[in-house]
Amino acid sequence: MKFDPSSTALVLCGLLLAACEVPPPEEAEVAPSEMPADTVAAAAADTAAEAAPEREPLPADSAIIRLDASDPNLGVWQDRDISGDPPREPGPIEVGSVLTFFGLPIARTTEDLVAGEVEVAFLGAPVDMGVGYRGAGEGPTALRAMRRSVGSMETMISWRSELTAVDYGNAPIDNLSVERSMPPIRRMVREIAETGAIPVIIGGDHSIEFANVAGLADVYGKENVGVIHFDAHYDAGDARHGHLISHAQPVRRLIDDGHILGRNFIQVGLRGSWPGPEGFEWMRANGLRYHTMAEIDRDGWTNVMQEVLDQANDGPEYLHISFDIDVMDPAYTSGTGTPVPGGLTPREVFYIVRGLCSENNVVGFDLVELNPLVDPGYTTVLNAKQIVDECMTGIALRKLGLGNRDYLSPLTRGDGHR
Ligand SMILES: [Mn+2]
Repeated sequence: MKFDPSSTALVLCGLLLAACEVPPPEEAEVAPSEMPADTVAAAAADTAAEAAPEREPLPADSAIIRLDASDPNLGVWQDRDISGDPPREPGPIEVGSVLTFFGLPIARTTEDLVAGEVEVAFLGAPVDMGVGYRGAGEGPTALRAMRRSVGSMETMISWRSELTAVDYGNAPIDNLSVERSMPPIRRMVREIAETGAIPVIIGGDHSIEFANVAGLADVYGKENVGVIHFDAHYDAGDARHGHLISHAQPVRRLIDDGHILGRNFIQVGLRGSWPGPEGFEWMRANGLRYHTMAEIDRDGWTNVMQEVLDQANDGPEYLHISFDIDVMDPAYTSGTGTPVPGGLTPREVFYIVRGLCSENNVVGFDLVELNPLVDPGYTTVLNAKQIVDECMTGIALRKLGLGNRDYLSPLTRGDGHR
């Protein structure tokens, strides 16, 4: 480990790698006032100044994984190498029977997205270092291998006909480091969003929510994006064993780093033994809205769901949905790393996801924690595919001017003769 004490920015970026772009060595001599505004340190200082509750500073030696920020190999995971691609006109590329998400054409560059006027770009983020139980990294491959049919008789909408969508490939993650995998995912989400397309990120474990939402905030502005977080877990854990990011921590990082406001964060489906009182107190102190399974059991899913749909409309202009497959009951989603009994059913989640995506300006969606290695019978991947499909149907409904949580095709309703 070599740290130059005169290079504050470099040291901070080294300590807090997951949240900031590391400058190349020749640009490392940056005065603190010229540091990127979105470093953890800067954001934490802003947050503290603006009202958020006091947080104990992290012990320098025990709470942070140190990396050598001057290591020239650090950026090797940040770029996809397309130098071997043959010369061609930019635009989506049809690939026939090669497996892609929903059989979509592929795109390799932002020029492809722009030339094709792409509206939705699927991105695989095969990270599974952020969960103790490996296998979620196979999620994108499993989803690409699913049958390609889209839409359903509820709406009679085939979103693939209504939306221009592509498979943008996988982010170049470092499968030895969850920290090092955040910047390339964030950068690819950002570059998709910069073209105006909606990134749909298929995980991967839930650590990627940090990169996804931070990437959207880079484009739409800090605190301008709201998040609906479907999950059995609140995923706002504090630093653990020296790690600031894992599948249990993205929410705290997003709020502590100032990417989103707590009140624009809505949790749905929490249950089980985690968190304890301090986790709920943290959520209350930061203004998060949450709906536990206990509340759903008491008030009924229909009532809570309508409240969530209304709360989503009462927020910032832009919405991201982060869907952890473990919000559903393990009866339907055994293929996940941290299942918790007593969750939602497919019937419950399909309706709300379609409704949210049809009524809101959804600028991002992620589906995480699908682990096909422990998914006998393909139950989990089948439900995961349907959840993504319902959101795409919702986005298509909105584009067609039919955005409404209760929209059904006239042909589908039992009163179809009237
Ligand atoms: Mn989660």
